[in-house]
Amino acid sequence: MEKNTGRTFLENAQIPEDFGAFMEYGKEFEALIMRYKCAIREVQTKLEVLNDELSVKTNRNPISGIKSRIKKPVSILEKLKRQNCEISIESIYENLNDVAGIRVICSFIDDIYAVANMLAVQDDIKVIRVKDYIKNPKPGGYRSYHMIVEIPVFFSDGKQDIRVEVQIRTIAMDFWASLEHQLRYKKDVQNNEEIAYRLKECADNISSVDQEMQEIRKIMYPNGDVDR
Ligand code: 0O2
Repeated sequence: MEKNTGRTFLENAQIPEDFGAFMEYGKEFEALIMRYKCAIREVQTKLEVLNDELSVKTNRNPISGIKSRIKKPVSILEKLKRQNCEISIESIYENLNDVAGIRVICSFIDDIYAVANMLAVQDDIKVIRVKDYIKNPKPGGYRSYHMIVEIPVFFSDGKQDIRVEVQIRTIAMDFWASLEHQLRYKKDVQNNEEIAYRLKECADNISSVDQEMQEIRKIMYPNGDVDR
């Protein structure tokens, strides 16, 4: 039997039934995912280095946690179809910005902008796009700072620029987004409007707490973080 190439398999794939078997056929897809995983490692190392350095300088960690994920094959296919993009390995690389994702959890709102800036100024990082859902929250209440960055990764056949989506948010923003994401899985819900209203209220309350914590910190450290 002739073995499917990644391209043929992708073109014929049905959402979501065929995707379980995708990895078995798509050696090309596996190679692409490996490249995204390497890019995640590169960006994550940069963030860890910054956090280590700042913890020595200031005696505290602006980053309280880092998580990463590779977008699920079925979500990759759905997104390509939604954006009317060609279904191919090349198209994933050309058109999708969020196959590789890193989530950075910070202690305070100020830390988010400090970390984003420290990453953006590194000369091997190219910032492709920023969406500031903290200054401009989504209508449902979602808050987070999103950056699409491109980083060169060196492989045996040369250098490749790979895009990574970095989402930076406070512990409180992450708490809301994680629970809201879980709740969104239940589709057949009664009182949808009321639920949306109450979730938005929770997001706004959480945002007030974030701002208050930031203010308290300013009172305690009027000159910002100081060397001790
Ligand atoms: P998953 O599971 O994280 O993959 P783009 O392709 O970047 O041009 P997109 O996808 O609209 O456009 O990008 P955006 O708005 O910058 O970020 C989308 C991602 O942000 C989502 O990824 C979520 O991780 C997160 N997000 C956005 N809005 C919400 C929200 O209202 N609630 C929660 N909990 N998360 C949100 P995916 O692809 O949906 O999922």
